[in-house]
Amino acid sequence: MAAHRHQDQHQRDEDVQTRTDRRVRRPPLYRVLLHNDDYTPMDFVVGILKGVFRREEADAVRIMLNVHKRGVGVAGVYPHEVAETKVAKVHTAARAEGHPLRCSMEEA
Ligand code: TYC
Repeated sequence: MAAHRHQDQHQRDEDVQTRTDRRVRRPPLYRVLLHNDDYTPMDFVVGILKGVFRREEADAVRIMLNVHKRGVGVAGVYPHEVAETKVAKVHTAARAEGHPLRCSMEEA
């Protein structure tokens, strides 16, 4: 009886969903990476960063040069399906122009 009243008066932990829980729930994010190579023109990579990743010119140049120097760099961070679409767009555009540019994704 005392135990039953206890259950009525207090929700069990798994039934409690705070406002904070709802507000902070977000999809898992993925970094979309551009990889350096010796053949893809710098202007083409800048065009990809502007056209596919919606980067401003100065930002696109900075990211491209970073990839050129370090070998890999982050073009953007997106939910899974958006990231997959960006990767496919990069490869389709690059192959259409005969460039070997590679793009990949990893969980952020
Ligand atoms: N390394 C290339 C060049 O010298 C430029 C380049 C930058 C290629 C970034 C790919 O993801 C890349 N033409």
